[in-house]
Amino acid sequence: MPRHGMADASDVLDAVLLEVIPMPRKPIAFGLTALIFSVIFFAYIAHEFTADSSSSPVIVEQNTSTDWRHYSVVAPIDTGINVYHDHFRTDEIYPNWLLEQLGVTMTCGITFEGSWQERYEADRETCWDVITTSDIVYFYGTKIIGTSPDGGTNIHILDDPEDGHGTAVTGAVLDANPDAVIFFVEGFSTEAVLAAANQPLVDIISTSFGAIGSLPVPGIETATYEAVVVQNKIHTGAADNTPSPAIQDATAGPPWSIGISGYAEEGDDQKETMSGSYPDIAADWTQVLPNHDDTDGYHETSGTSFATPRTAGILSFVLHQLRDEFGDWGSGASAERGGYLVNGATSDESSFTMRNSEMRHALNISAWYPTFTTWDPTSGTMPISPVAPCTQVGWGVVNISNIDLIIKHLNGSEPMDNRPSDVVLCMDANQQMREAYWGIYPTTVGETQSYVPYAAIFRED
Ligand SMILES: [Ca+2]
Ligand SMILES: [Ca+2]
Repeated sequence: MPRHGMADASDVLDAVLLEVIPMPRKPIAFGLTALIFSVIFFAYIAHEFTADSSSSPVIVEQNTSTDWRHYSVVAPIDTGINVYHDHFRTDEIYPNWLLEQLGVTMTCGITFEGSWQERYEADRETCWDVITTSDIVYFYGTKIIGTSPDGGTNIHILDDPEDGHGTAVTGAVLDANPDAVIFFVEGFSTEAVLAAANQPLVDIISTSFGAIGSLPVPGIETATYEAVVVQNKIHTGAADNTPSPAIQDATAGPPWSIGISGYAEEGDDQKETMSGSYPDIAADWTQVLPNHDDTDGYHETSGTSFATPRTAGILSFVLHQLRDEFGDWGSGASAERGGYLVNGATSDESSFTMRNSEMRHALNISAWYPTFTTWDPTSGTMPISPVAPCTQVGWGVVNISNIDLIIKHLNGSEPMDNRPSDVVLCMDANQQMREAYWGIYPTTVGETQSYVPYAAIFRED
């Protein structure tokens, strides 16, 4: 595009005046017209300067196709997301119908050249500085749709320089299922969780924050109840990073939530001592995940915060595969889908359906106990006890190897056996305690919430 100097622009303005607008007769009308055109003129000049200062404006293409691939939607609720990181890039363009059904209000054609800081600065005017708390934003060229309903952050949706947690969390989801559609919510409130719970297309909500030390105080349980019990979705919630039992924990403890602890996957496979006891399952505690303040760096980090979204990704992968196998082109579990997470048909045209409770059961029986003989006493882990291991890691550990077991069980090709009766009894007692404790819930939203010391559940090594 050629640059325009002042003289050129004046010529254009003259030409417009002469060719399009008949000269008004009254001087006052002429003055008004001149004023209007000055405004247009300066807007034009301003636009030219803006265009010149941005390095390479991104051309945002639309995907108007009504077809797409099978998919699954995961909603991490966290600090923010580094949409500039290579980890979240894709050549795919989300189809318009998907964006519309997820309530997208704006698309940001973000910059993919330069340092993180250069990209952020280049996109401030067209993206970051105009996003409001009511926007749902599609970041073109990435797998991310994001929203920031709570506000109270310097930069909406983006992981601010002092944060970083949400970027790693979302990285863990995509490591387990690279094809997941991410509906990212920035925030730590009941409202933030509801922003995902109320999206019909969202399948799985993953939260990695809660009261420090699993204090028995109200948290996000009213919102996760809505997501799971009312909207038929799945909620994965991080147990605390202390050995305190997960039962009374508002993030991991409610009977409708899948509470997740950590084990040393790729290490000695034992229980991470500093992660919640008696959860539903345990998953990978230490992972290498994307940085929030550069465009291609990674760091090793540990916590239930990352074991939890990894599990959400594993379940998302299963959903995607079952939808593919049974010709289900949708997502979520809305009333139009009969409340089913998978609503399809078998090859002989009989219907195939799966509920959130069926998926949770398959996850539970796919879990397993690593042998304590691999315990490395110098590793900082706790050996998985041959007696009542359920009080340490619940149903057991879950990793990528569980995916095949879960799919074959759910599609009926190779049903798993039920777990030994001592495990079932132990976890039945767990569920009963949770139902007794949380039976009084949900409490009124907002009650005492401002006093609760929330913290992201993670630990940097
Ligand atoms: Ca932010
Ligand atoms: Ca690991």
